[in-house]
Amino acid sequence: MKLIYAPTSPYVRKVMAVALEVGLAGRLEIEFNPASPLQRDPALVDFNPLGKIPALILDDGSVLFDSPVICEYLAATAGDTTLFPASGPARWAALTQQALGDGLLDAAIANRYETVPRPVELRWPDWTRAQLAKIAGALDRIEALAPELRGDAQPTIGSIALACALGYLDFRYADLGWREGRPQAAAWFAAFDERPAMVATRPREHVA
Ligand SMILES: N[C@@H](CCC(=O)N[C@@H](CS)C(=O)NCC(=O)O)C(=O)O
Repeated sequence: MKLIYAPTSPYVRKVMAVALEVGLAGRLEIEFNPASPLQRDPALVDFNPLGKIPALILDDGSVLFDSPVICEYLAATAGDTTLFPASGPARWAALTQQALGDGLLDAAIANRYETVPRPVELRWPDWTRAQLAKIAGALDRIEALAPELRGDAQPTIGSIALACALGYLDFRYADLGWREGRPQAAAWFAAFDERPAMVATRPREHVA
């Protein structure tokens, strides 16, 4: 299997962390692609017409995207039954937590695209304010969920997604101070982030 990847992408990190948790990381060949939101790269869009990473190319040539699909595929392939609980309230809780983490990231990345590649004269402060408000709302929800997360005996796709989202804020939004006023989330993240799968996937700039 080949994963189209960048070490800066928090969605890729989620996939890599799941692969490590379920013991499939060694089966992943990785191919770097920066996935520019502006330049369509045939090497990527031939596989994912949306031009986004991660994309997973299976050995039979079929392609899976996006990160929730790839994560569930890896867990199912490994026969893991804990990251994606099979049914009942535990399943819906884990999937909703994943949506919360991914949604926080969607806002963080939308705002990064607004502030980093976009020419200064074209930037729209209301857009940034709106994305930062989504991030703050998601963080407050994570703070409320933290006691439940601490009580989970096993990681799920939900806790992995939330931890990857918080790790991305540390990487790209260090000035945000997301821990302020959110001691429970900060304490949960400090412990979860020491899992070997999280340590091995810390975000970093790509070095050619
Ligand atoms: N919902 C997607 C989001 C993936 C995504 O937005 N990835 C970013 C990199 S962090 C990307 O490929 N951006 C390029 C673009 O938006 O065109 C997933 O979970 O995989």
